[in-house]
Amino acid sequence: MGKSCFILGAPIETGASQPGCLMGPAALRTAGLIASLRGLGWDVRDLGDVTIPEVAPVAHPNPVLRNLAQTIAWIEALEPRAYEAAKGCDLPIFMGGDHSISAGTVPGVARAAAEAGRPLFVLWLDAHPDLHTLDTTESGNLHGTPVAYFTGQPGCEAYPPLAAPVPPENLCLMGIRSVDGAEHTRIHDLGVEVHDMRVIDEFGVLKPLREFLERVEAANGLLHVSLDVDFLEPGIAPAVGTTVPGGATFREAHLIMETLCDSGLVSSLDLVELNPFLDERGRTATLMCDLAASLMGRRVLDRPTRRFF
Ligand code: 4U7
Ligand code: MN
Ligand code: MN
Ligand code: MN
Repeated sequence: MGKSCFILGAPIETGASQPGCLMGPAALRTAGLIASLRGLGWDVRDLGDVTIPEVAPVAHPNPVLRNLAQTIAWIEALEPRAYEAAKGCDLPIFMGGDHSISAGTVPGVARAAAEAGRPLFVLWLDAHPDLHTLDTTESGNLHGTPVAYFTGQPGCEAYPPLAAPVPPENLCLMGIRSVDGAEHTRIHDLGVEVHDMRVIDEFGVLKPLREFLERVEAANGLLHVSLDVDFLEPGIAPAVGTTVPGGATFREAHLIMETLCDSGLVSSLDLVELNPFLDERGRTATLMCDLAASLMGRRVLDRPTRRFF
């Protein structure tokens, strides 16, 4: 039997400004995610979609916050499911839903990693750092807050307490090109590793990625990858509510996934922010599935697995 992969859907759209991410898990299934991974030799189990109960509103001093109660309920529902999935298979895939799913998935896999005595690292592939706290977000859209939360920043106390915060030095942000003032300050204060699009223009994706993977390997770490659709150039990935021009190209994105596959370090994956209502004939859903397939072993040609780092 090949390596095992659990698939878990988190149809959340309450963290985003526009509706539609609710349909993300269905679109990724329709695009053939499961069959494609099985074709690569993975033993795949679809665990279905997580749901939350109806919730009463939660008050907060920041008046712009949208759907705080729902987001807390999603975190409470997802954290234990992510923890169990991380313990139960080699590489769980969490299908969003907007990026607030990662406020549940990352703490869950971080708790499992801590129990296994391994440090968890996070590769955040996104146009945005998602480093707002509940106090600093100006849009009130909570998909902009997961990184601040799971790294344990003050200002996220309304979210559930964390069993295992991810140290900011275990983080790598790539593809960044839209940063708000409070996020900029936090990036500086925390000393987070950020490779913005300018870095990718200058050095390509491989140099910064290999350096980060070397760090993960040297620490005997596990690696969670969180792929936001808006990491990609909007021309190849239109199905997202937060498009920012100047994103990663088709080959840059695949090369990252192929290199991650070769590293053998990836232990969990989020596929997030896909809004099928905004897609064109399923092309973004298909691209996200193909990128997952590259991460899980698809190759243009067979070649010996070479570790360049
Ligand atoms: B995503 C934003 F103002 N920073 O806070 C905000 F630019 O998960 C965007 O990365 C957040 O798509 C984007 O609303 C969250 C904005
Ligand atoms: Mn994001
Ligand atoms: Mn984003
Ligand atoms: Mn700066």
